[in-house]
Amino acid sequence: AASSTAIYHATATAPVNIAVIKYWGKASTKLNTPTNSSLSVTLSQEDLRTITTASCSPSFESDALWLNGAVHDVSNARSQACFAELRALRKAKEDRDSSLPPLSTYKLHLISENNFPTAAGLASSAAGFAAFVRAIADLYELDENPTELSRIARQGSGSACRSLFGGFVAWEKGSRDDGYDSVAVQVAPESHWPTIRAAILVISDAKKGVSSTSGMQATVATSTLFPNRANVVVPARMEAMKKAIAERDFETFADLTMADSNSFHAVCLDTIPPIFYMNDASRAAVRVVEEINRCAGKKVAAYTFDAGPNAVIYYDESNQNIVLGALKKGTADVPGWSEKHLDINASLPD
Ligand code: 2P0
Repeated sequence: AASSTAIYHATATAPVNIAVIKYWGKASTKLNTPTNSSLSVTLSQEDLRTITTASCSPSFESDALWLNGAVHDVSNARSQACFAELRALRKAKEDRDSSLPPLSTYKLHLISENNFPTAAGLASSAAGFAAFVRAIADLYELDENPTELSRIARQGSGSACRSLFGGFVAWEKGSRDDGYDSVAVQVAPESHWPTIRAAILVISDAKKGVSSTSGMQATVATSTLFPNRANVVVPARMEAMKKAIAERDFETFADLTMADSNSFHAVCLDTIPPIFYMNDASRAAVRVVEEINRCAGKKVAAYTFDAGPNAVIYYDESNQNIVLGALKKGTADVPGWSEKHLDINASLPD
């Protein structure tokens, strides 16, 4: 038996991902499966990431999580689902090899730090649950691949399943009743299109008003535009986006990215009561990008907005000077806009 003072630990990081085809709507709230597939680009961990240390010990009395120094509740169903699935995989491993210490029976402590604002529409739950699952999987020395781990991370937060991979990542909604095939797969590694970059315009780092979880459930329940988006528009866009990525076709990538962001915010507006994530500064960013593309005579920049006002602008490295120069100039006198522009993606992890 292990000494009661033995502590086992592992540390992992996970990156933020920003969807270009958005997840919005749950098919099952219990399984956390989506109404439509989604596709994202994983950002560089140099700027945006969660780092999590998982430890376990026979001396720990309860499971616990500290996020940026504050205690967070882990009694919620999502965290419990992740703990249970990871422990079951570890237990199976221990059953196969009796020389392994019985980590599956010990309580877990997780210490997690973000290097960016939490819950400000900067996909913090995505990196958070991805790092949570990755750190425990490493602690338990699990052999499961990222797609298998994505099935677990999905139950923590839907968008988290896409942060188990670098590059271009699809979350396939799946067709099984048990959610088993609702997992993330890599569409292309970062090396396939390494010149894609993103800039984030931090309009506000305040916590968002309507959480994604409650917002998307209200949209599914009340929006009459929503079924067409989920069942008709997005399935076609998923195929077109995969083709644009395969062909490194930035103009098509940009058209699809901007159209899908607008479609997502349209079904938010069509929700009763309406949900507003974009604000005047966000709309000013849209106009600046439209103007950049008009002046260039082609699509060189693509905006996208998540469940908050901040803009993510994708562009190709070859157009960096045009795009960042114009963004700086065009947004200089936008009220409510923070001075700091956070450039990201010197490199995307594979
Ligand atoms: C996305 N978002 O695809 C979309 C676009 C926000 C807008 O995934 O309830 O925090 O935890 O599964 O993943 C935000 O929703 O929702 C999100 P839960 P999540 O990135």
